[in-house]
Formats: sequence, structure tokens, C-alpha cells
Amino acid sequence: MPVHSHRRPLLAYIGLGANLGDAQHTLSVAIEAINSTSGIRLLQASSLYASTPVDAPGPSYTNAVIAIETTLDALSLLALIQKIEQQHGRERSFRNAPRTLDLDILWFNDETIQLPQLTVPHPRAHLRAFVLMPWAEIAPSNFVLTHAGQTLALKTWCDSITDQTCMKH
Ligand code: PH2
Ligand code: MG
Ligand code: MG
Repeated sequence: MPVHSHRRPLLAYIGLGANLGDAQHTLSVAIEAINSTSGIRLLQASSLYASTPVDAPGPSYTNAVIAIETTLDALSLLALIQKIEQQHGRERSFRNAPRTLDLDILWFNDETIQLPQLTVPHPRAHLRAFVLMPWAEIAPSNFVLTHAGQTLALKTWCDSITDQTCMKH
């Protein structure tokens, strides 16, 4: 039984990215690891996308977004995905350094969270095609994201980005 099974399951979206090693394989393995965790159920996984690094050096990225249902709270979910990053040899040498696996909570049950270790919704999601494209693929078409007082559909945010390359693998 999940530890937090007394709680009603909540919807969350997680962004996945990797640009070192066999990124496509790593993302598939990470999705399986998340799904096999007690207290988490995978609802949907986007296609895998190839994207050029944004504000970052190194090889091109593989990115995806998943929808999960979870009885964990946001910080427990964060601890869990950081553990999975570490199992895949994640090193934190400098900001936006190339990485074997990056897992980011994009959205958690419509909650606004501002803690030193976690900001939700993800503060840069609306600026990144590699997040918005896979997210729009799996979210309901009326799903909206608010940033600085602007509430727009994921696809509309995505259409406002013209200088990034992101396509299905
Ligand atoms: N992640 C970053 C910085 N830049 N660029 C792409 N294409 N994909 C990413 O996942 C990514 C990035 C920091 O997390
Ligand atoms: Mg990230
Ligand atoms: Mg991260």
C-alpha cells in the first residue's frame, strides 16, 4: 500500500529531458521507474521530442512530458524524481550543464508553490517549446498556463516561441 494512500490522487505533469548518453532509452526507463513507484500512476506519456539546447551548451536534447496521478505531496514527488535523476548519474556541475536526466515538476494539482527548492508551475515552462509541445500533446486542449497575469492555452504559448527547434523523434 502506498504510504500516503489516504490522500485523494492529484494530477501532476512532469517534464523529462536528457542530452548525455542514450537519452531516448533513459527517458523510457525513467518513465517506467516513475510509474512503478508506490503512490504514482502514469496517466499519459507524450512522444519523445528532439530539441536544440535552450540557454544551455552541449548536444541536442530528447524531451517529453508525462501526466501522473499521485498521492504524494509535491515535495515528496520532488524527492522521488531527484532520486531517479541520481540513479541515472545526474551531476550538477553548473547551471543548465548537459545532463543524463532532468526531471522537473511542471504543474501540480493547480497549486502555486514558491519554496527555495521548488517553484510550481515551472517558472520557465511558458518560454520553452521543448516543454510546451509535448505537454500540449497530452493535456486537454483547454488546459491553460498563467504567467505574469497572462492566461493562455499551452499551444498559444508555444506558438509565441519562434526561435527554438523542437520536433518529434
Ligand atoms: N533543459 C534545460 C536548459 N535547456 N534545452 C532543451 N532543449 N531541453 C531541455 O530539457 C533543457 C534545455 C534546463 O533544465
Ligand atoms: Mg529543467
Ligand atoms: Mg531540473
